[in-house]
Amino acid sequence: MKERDMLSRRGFLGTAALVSASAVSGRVQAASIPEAPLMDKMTMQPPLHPTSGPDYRPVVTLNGWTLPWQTNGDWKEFHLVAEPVVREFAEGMRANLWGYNGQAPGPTIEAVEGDKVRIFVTNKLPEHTTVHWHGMLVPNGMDGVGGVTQPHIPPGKTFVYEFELKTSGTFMYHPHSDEMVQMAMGMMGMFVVHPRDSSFRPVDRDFVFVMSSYLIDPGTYLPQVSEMTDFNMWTWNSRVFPGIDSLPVRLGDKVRVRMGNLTMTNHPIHLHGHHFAVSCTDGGWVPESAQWPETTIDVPVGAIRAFDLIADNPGDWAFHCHKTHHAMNSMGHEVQNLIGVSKKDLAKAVGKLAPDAMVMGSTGMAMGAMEMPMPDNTLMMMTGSGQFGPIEMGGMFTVMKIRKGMARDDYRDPGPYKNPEGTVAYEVDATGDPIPSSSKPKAMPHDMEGMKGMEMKE
Ligand SMILES: [Cu+2]
Repeated sequence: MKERDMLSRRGFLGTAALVSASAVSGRVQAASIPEAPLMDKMTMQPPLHPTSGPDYRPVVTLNGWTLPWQTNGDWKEFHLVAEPVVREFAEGMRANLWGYNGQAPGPTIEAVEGDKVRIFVTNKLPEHTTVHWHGMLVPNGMDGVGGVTQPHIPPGKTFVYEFELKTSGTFMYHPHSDEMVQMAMGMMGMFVVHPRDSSFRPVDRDFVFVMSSYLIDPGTYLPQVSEMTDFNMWTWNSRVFPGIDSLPVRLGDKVRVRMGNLTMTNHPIHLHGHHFAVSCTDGGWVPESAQWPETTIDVPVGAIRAFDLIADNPGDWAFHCHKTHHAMNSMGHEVQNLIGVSKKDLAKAVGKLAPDAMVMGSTGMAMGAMEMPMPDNTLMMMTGSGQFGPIEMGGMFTVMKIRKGMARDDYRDPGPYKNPEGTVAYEVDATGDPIPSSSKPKAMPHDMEGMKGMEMKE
């Protein structure tokens, strides 16, 4: 079979039912270099099932996609294009980033243990770059460290990386070339290698994302690349709540979540309603005998953690970084704690001195922050609405939605959970008698269901 046929059959052109024609468009390339598909969607694309070779359950990438490949003899060929991109963090805020194939982060690369991969990297950035394959056991000259293992890839040029995938597991790719700038601009992606033996720790749903952080001043579009600690956008796949996809899961599924961290600090990632076990790091699979139950797993800087769980508890389960400042948007240090301070005239006085200042309410921040005027291209610090009211989150927050009766490969957001009668926290009156109405879901506009279409104050 001709390689070109292989590409279109396996990949993106022949699967129009899964990937809309507008979502992915090919680029014209020289005959010997595989096409470089381009993604223009920022929603989770359907898994890319293997059509030849060993079977595996493909991953899905939160707000992302998997890079199609072509086979050429013994090789799987991929084509990454490093280039400037515009990425929407959530409705109401876009950033000018650098990424790959139309998005930042770049597409997830997926292959099988033992595969020989050939990865073309074309540099369309204004400066040189390289790609380092984080955690992968490659020949030294394929490690992508500019100056140490290879010359940098100049603008306009294409380099090729070739290596065999020695081990299965979860890995990342990112530049090792003007690294501080290029990673601060969003250049990174995940690389998942499935075991050759498909009976090795199989799961039904396999989610993947990489964490990145940015400092983007309110009203601006470009990350400040020299920032060391004081970031204000804490993202999963360069998205923040309410822009991060939910994780739809069928009740009873075995679920894996793979998380990379290329920010400058650690993230203790917490899932509600379940106990999970850490199954994989960027150093390989954790032996089952060495796993212990957890509900929060700290993901260190420059590391990957994957965890496995049985989704046996239906509902909408919060899934988030447990550093509370990382579940906020456009967070600033200037917010003063005014709890207990008389609010009378204070807001007016502050407003005269600093029209754009953030004033915290005297009872907390829940109401005050919601009423602030916002510069353009800035997200509210606390936002989102659910079936019971405001969610008051941002940043690294989303929801795992576990439902009975979902189809095996259905990753559509199922909307808010219908809690069984009598299973929701409720209000009582002074005598302890329940007040039924307050625990019932409030009616809300249709477009707010499923935490979609959050109102953003402009
Ligand atoms: Cu965090």
